[in-house]
Amino acid sequence: MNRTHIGIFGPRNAGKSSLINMLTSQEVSIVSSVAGTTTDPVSKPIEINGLGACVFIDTAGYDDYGMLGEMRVTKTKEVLKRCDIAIFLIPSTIFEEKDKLQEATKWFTLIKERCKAVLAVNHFAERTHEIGDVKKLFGVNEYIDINIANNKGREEVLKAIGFVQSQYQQDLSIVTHLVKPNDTVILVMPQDIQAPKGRLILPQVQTIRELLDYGCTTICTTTAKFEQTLNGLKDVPALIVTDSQDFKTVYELKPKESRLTSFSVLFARWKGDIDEFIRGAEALATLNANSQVLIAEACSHAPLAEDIGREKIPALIRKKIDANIKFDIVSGNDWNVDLSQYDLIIHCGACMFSRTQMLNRVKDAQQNKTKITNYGVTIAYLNNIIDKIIW
Ligand SMILES: Nc1nc2c(ncn2[C@@H]2O[C@H](COP(=O)(O)OP(=O)(O)OP(=O)(O)O)[C@@H](O)[C@H]2O)c(=O)[nH]1
Ligand SMILES: [Mg+2]
Repeated sequence: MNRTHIGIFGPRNAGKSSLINMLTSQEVSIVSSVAGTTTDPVSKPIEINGLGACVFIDTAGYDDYGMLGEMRVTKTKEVLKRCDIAIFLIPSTIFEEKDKLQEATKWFTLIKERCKAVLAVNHFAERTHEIGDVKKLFGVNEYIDINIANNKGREEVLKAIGFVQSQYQQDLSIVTHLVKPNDTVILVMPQDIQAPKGRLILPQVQTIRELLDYGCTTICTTTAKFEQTLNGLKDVPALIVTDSQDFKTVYELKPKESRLTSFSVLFARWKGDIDEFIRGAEALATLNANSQVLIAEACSHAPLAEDIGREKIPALIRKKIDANIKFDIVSGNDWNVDLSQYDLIIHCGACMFSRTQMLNRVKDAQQNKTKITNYGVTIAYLNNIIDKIIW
C-alpha cells in the first residue's frame, strides 16, 4: 500500500538474496551458491532511515528454467508489477557471455516499462567491463558497482532508492484540490456490516487526515444521520464525500450548491487512471448476455453477505443491463489470468495497492484490449450520476 515497494531482480546467483540481506542488515533470504536457491518471492517490510516505510522483495532468478522454473519466472514478473522501484542486479561475470548480456538488457527494458529501475553490478572479482559500455548497453546514466563480500555499495543503493523516490512521489492530493481552507466538508461513512470491526477503512482515514491538515471543517456522519447533520449546519457544505453505495440517497438529499463525490471515485483518480475508468464505465452499456466481467478486489477479506464486489455490483449490473452476464473474481495479488477473455474489468478502490501497482493493472488491461473501471465509477454510472459528481 503506502510502503515503497522495492524489488530485487536479476539472473540466478547474481547475489540478489545477499543484497536484500545487506540492505536490510538482516538474514531475510537464504544465500547459497546453488543457482535457483530463492523460489517464491521473499518480502521484508522495514523502516529505513531517510526512505520511510519500505518493503523489499527478493525474487527468483529471471533465467530459471523447466516447468517449476517457468512458474517462478511468472511469479517474478508478477512481483515486478507491484514494485515502485526495481533494483536490477547483474553479476559482473555476465559481461563475458554475450547471450546472457542480451537477455539481461531485454529484462531491464521490461523492468523499466513497469517501474523505476536502479541498475547495479555485483563484482565477484575484478572489474571485467568498461563503465561507458554498461551505461550504453543498458541505456542508463548511472549504475552502482557493488561488492557484497566487502559490504560495498549499500549506502549507494539506498541513496539511489531515495533519489528515485523523491522523483516519482506524487504530489497529487486525494481531495484538497476540490476545496479551500475553512470550507466545510461532510464525509458520509456508513459503518455497515462490511466495515471492519472497531476501526475506519484506510480511504476514510486518509481523506480525513488530508482535510484536517488543509484546514477544512471536517464532519463525519453516516447515511442514516446525513439529513440530520445537514439540518444542524449553519453553512452549506462545500463538498460532500460519500461511500459510493449511497450515492443516490446522498444526491437526492444534498443541497444543490454542495458538490458531490465519493471515496472510491477520489481514489480512482489518486491511485489509478480516472479517465480510463470513465471510458471503462461507458463499456457497461455494451454488455450483453454473452459478456464476461472480471471483478478484482485488492484485499483478501472473508466475503460477507452483500459484499460490494461479489454481490451488490453484479446484482446491479444484471438488473440494469442483462441478467445473464457472467462474473469472475480475483483477489489480492492474483492477477495471472487471461484478461483478454473479459469484456470489462471492475476494480476495487485499491486502497491496499500502491499507485504504481494500480497503474500497472491498467496497463495490463490496455495491452489485452480489455476495458477497466472501478467500483465507485461503476456505481455512479449505473445510478446515472456520473455527470453530477466531481473528482
Ligand atoms: N565473492 C562474492 N560472492 C558473492 C557476492 N555476492 C554473492 N556472492 C555469492 O554468490 C552466491 C549466490 O548468492 P545469492 O545471494 O544466493 O544469489 P541469488 O541471486 O539470490 O541466487 P538465486 O536465489 O539462486 O537466484 C552465494 O554463494 C554468495 O555467497 C560477492 O559480492 N562476492
Ligand atoms: Mg536468492
